[in-house]
Amino acid sequence: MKALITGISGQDGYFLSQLLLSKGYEVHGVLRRNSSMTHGTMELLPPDVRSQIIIHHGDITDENFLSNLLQSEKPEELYHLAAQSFVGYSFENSQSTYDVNIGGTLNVCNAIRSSSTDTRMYFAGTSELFGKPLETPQNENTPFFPRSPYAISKLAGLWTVRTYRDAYKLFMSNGILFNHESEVRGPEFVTRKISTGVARVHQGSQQPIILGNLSAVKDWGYAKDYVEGMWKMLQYDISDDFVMGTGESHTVKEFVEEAFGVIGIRLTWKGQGVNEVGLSEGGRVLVKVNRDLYRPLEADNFTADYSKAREKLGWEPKVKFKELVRIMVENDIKLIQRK
Ligand code: NAP
Ligand code: F7E
Repeated sequence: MKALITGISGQDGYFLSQLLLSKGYEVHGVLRRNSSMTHGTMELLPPDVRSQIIIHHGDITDENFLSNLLQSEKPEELYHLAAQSFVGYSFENSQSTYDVNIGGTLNVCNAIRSSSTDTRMYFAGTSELFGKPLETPQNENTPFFPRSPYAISKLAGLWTVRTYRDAYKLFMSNGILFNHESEVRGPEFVTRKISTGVARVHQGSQQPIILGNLSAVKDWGYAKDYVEGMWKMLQYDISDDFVMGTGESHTVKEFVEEAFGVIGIRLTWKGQGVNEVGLSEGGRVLVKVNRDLYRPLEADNFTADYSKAREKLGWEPKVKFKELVRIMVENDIKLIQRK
């Protein structure tokens, strides 16, 4: 079996490429060039794993590149993960977010339609589609209410996939995945920012962690579990849309408290809103808030109802909140100790 992954140098590409190789797949990945020739999370893969991945250099906004690639490789499965995935950035850079997330997805769909109609495709949809949720928990029938340029771009991607699936009878499935994190999560996402900040405090840093909205509520799971779900979607009898999450939600503040708990610090809070601070038992300021890190609009109160994925795919998240936080903090402590 041959699989192509766009976004192989991101968090999910790291776990998905290892999963597929362990199942005996021939794994191909799309990697865009940058001036420093760095390869993102691919650099964190063990060398014997990395050397098995066949790389195609290109950008998903390049229609010709994708159509030639699909024409020559005709993979049985295509996992379309590449995206501008940072919600905060999308408010400042909506045009490039739309170009990559809408234009790139359209290019992938068109390349499959014109050159590789037997390819089964996974599209990386998101809980951000629910934005301001009209019901809790959220499932596949919950109305969408996007609240950021990122979410709007993913809504267009999801509907492109649905339309191509119906119009051209292609096997294209949408994952509607809630936040999933890991040891290789990008450093600007809040969970990794917290886990590295806490690890630094553990190793003697005096720097407080500076955060934005502490009240945002997310359903956080472990990325390794979610790539298993992507694979299961493409093994299913028919193409469809599936919500995946843990069904457990927490505030950013709870994530911070749990993370400090891993290193034996019990936080207390003082003040409100942008003046709120997190203090150690000895009164040292460990967490501060900066208004600049708030978003113009916040997507809120996410909790997944993943019963369809459980019933139809047999998918279940194995790692829940507390263990996720522990994995991330302990890993960041090890990384600092190795330096
Ligand atoms: P990520 O770490 O940000 O990875 C994104 C990947 O896309 C990177 O490999 C990036 O390459 C690549 N990329 C971006 N623009 C590209 C372009 N124009 N051409 C080619 N490649 C490009 O994201 P992730 O967390 O792995 O998430 C994977 C997908 O799932 C994304 O589509 C994301 O929007 C979606 N999603 C994520 C979550 C989550 O919680 N992680 C939840 C729901 C949905 P560079 O290394 O060159 O930047
Ligand atoms: O923010 C709040 C922030 O940037 C989480 C992407 O993978 O998941 C991810 O998007 C929450 C937000 O992830 C800071 O306001 C507070 O409410 O880690 P994040 P995200 O926006 O949820 C979804 C499902 C995706 O699809 C995306 O691709 O945390 N927050 N203080 C902060 N966020 C950041 N980044 N930095 C802060 O200092």
